[in-house]
Amino acid sequence: TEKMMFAINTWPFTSATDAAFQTLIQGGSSLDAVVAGCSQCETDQCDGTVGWGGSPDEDGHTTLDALVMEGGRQDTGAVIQLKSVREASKVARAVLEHTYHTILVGENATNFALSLGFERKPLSSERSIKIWEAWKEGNCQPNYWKNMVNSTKKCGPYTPDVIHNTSPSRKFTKKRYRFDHDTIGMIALDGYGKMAVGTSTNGKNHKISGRSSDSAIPGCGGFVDETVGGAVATGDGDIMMRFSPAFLAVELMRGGMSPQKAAEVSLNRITTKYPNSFSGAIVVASKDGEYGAACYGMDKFPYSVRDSRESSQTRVIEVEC
Ligand code: SD4
Repeated sequence: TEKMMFAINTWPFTSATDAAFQTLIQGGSSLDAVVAGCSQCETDQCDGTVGWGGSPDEDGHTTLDALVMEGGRQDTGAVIQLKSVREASKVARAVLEHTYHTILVGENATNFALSLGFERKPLSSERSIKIWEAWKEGNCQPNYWKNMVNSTKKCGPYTPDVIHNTSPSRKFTKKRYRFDHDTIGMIALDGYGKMAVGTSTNGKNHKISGRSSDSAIPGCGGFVDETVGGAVATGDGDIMMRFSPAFLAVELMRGGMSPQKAAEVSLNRITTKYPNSFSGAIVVASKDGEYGAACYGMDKFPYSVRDSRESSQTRVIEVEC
């Protein structure tokens, strides 16, 4: 009998699912598959929130975060705040394969990539520059500073508001931010019984320069143990990364929970404490090819599945939040 294989990822990024699944049926490993899938999204600039040319920070720069983890010994490579190199997932894989480290950050991650022959290319696009300029025109609102007062100059510098200590200046409406941040997170099982996860994002619009997403943090954006299964998260990373949701979901499955239940319980750990301001989702898959997802703070969350047990093409499944 043929071995089961699957590729599952956040959002309706089906070109990524297809690229990953193609890799699997050609005999590629699960690690090959998640890198192929996430790289496809980087090339496609999925939703403008993966790859170059999106989510400018306060200074107008686009930076990339990505992670890959393999399910045997949780061998991991990640980059945070990668600048001037577009292939974030491939650089993350290089960290896994060519270093004893787990995460490289910023300009140093760029230098590492360049030393391996990755090309230096701008990460800004006309679109990202427009987003940034419109934001500056709007007096740099919204922004991620809290309990701070702005100088008379636009966009800071900001100084601590020690006298008033007002409520946070973040006034994001759910509507506006609901789909403003669509990381790809992918889980794959290959024909050799091995699993891997990968994530790739350019983070949030208008973030304070230097901000890390959850996506590149092991256990937060993704986690996999192929004796159990894997999980990937998407959404408001500043909140999500406080809860290690991907790690928790895998551990809940280890304890006997179904992927669906594990997704719900893991996300619930966050939403009970952040019922109003949070939006996010998690996709969970077991090594046996059961999968599920949970979401919060949006109407519906679509995710994409390609599974060797089904004759159909890649399917988009929507869960109600
Ligand atoms: C972040 N978690 O930068 C990422 C964005 C994201 O779906 O996932 N969006 O916080």
